[in-house]
Amino acid sequence: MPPDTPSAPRLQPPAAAISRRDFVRATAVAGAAAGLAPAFAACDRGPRLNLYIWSDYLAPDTISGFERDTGIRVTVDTYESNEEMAAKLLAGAQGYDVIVPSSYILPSLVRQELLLSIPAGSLGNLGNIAPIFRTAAANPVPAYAVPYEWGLTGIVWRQDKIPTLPATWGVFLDPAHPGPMTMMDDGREVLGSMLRYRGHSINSTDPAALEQAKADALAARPNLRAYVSAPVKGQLVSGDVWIAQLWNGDAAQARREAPGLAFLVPLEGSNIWIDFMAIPANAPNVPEALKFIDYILRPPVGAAISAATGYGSANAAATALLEDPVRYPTPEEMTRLEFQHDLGETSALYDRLWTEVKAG
Ligand code: N2P
Repeated sequence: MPPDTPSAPRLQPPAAAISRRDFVRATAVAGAAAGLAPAFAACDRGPRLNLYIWSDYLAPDTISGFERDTGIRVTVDTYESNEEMAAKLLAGAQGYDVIVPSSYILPSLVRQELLLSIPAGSLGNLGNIAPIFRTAAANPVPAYAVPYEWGLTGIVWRQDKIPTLPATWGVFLDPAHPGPMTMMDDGREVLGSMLRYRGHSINSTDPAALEQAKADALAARPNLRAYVSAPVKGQLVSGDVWIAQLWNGDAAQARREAPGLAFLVPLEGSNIWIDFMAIPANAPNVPEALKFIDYILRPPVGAAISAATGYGSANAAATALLEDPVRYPTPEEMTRLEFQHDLGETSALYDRLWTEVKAG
């Protein structure tokens, strides 16, 4: 069944498998129903904060702890990709105070004047960020963005059903693949994995390499159930999907409910990414946004987020509190991993190729 056709609705994960998502949804405004401007409840007049963040990316008590500590009421709206978030901001969404973009999209958000520069000295806990995440390679716009969490993109699979999975992105291209598969609903991730499969960089700007990546992604398409990112967790747990391109933390979350799941990074290499907290230029509640970011930078708060999400914390003091933190890749492992970069004008080419892949 081809992905993303009207006659092929995506499988919905069972509600029981997505408790954290439900938690977030329960506190979220219905962005879709409300149109571009999130309909933040105006029933009480106290201080407020509107957070726009990836799904399943908080600890269960992150928001309630902040509300208790500060008296600031929080609403949470979620997204599944950087492009979904950026499109909403570009279309003029108003009301968000904190967003959580990945490194590669930050420079374009700054170029489009969509971010507020964070006043120097306004975050007392900023010193907790690990030095490795303060480098220009890790943070392209340090005046605008505070590191949140980092992770890896790989393949999660039902090891109880497929004891050995070849450690290659080529799994998705194999018509004789051993079970139902999905890839992520994310152009940089899908094209990036196909680029690595052919030995290219995930940041390639070579038109021929990109055309080949598109051709490979199109060859994989008939083998896939859908393009779906974090919400595939429920389908992995239920067994409706056996193999999925996914991030390590979301894979770890699913594994708590289905211990038969395993995660690998293909030998051809992959993406190591970092997400950041940033404040939109039109944020209505800037003092509250700064308080929230500084709250997240408290070591126990960051530690709880990492423990819940299964991702690495950019916060060294938080990582020190964790019994079993996600280990930062060794120099040898880093030779197979790349950070995604801002691609400037080539971003439009990626967008076009991804649109063509999804259209089939
Ligand atoms: C989503 C967290 C992953 C964010 N659950 C990827 N940058």
